Amino acid sequence: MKLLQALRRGSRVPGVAALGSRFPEHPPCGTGQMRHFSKMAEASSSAGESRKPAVPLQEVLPRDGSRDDLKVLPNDPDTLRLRVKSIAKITDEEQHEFVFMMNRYGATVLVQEDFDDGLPAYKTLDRWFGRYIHHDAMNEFGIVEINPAKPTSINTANPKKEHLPHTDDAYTDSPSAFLTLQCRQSAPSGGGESVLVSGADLVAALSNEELRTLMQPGMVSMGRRPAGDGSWMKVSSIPLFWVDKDSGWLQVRWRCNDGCLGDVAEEVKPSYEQMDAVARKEVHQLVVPLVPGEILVIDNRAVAHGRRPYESDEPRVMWRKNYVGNGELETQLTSGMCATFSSMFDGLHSMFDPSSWDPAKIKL
Ligand SMILES: O=C(O)CCC(=O)C(=O)O
Ligand SMILES: [Fe+2]
Repeated sequence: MKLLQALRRGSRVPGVAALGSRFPEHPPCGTGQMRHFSKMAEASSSAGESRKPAVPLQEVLPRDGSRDDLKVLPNDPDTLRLRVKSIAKITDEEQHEFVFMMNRYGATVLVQEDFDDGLPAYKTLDRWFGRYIHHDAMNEFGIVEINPAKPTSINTANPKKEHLPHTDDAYTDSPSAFLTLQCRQSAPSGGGESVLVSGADLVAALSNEELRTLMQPGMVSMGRRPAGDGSWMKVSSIPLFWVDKDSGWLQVRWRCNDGCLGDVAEEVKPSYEQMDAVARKEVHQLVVPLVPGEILVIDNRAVAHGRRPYESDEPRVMWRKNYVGNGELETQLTSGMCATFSSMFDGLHSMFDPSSWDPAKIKL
């Protein structure tokens, strides 16, 4: 009976959790290797359960391009580069190409001909993405400077340590839809490259049962810890995955276990750990070197980002500005990993709506 109740709640049963850790990892481009959840299905049928067997989401999120509504990063970082004459004076054709790339990969690197003082580009970015997200360390332009000389968080304070993959504002109840990272100074002797991980790879590490559980609030809490005193300034416990009620697209919020991870509920620990392992593995990471003036634009609800280590005595400066996504491109860009209209998401829904979220409703 306990087993039935556990399965109904979508939690892992001991035998199933143990199986999860033996499944082979799949490479980013999928070579046909599939995790098999048949044992999981057996676990539920042998208990006399009539519910459908758990579906490995790797089977329904193929990386082979057969689902054109699935955002997947390419294998070559240059594929993300969009070369334009001027970001501030972007042409309609270039904008069209940008929209195509964002909807396909979930990230783009804007490369312009001349290096300037960095501010003109925000004319275009502000117009495209609308309202920017307030940050306690932003300047008068809404830009947060990432610079180890004046660190903003425990993670940006230590160049020698990689900044593990995460989505921004994971400590808030309404994470930004788009984030922009402008390289102003790259580490002179290399390192410090940006690292991207497709959210689809995180989801592919789960079964639909696990996804269902992670769509509940209160499963994983994540905080903001400023560099100064490392205190827990803000904490959010919204779901790791939810479906946007307007677009029907699956959204992700993520942090590897990087010092800003709070509580992980017992019943999702194996699922969280599987995803954490995926996010840390090089085979799932796209390393994107940026040179000064280049701007990495990321769909913050489809793709996680981080940074490789670099020498601590070297200067490296990035400007970050994050947006709500209510600008001119609102109707052309859909944030999130994929549409959830297909039958593979049958029975999966989210109770989460950022606009009506009341943390007091859940007890951690
Ligand atoms: O240093 C970087 O390139 C990334 C920093 C970052 O992701 C952040 O501050 O949220
Ligand atoms: Fe970040």
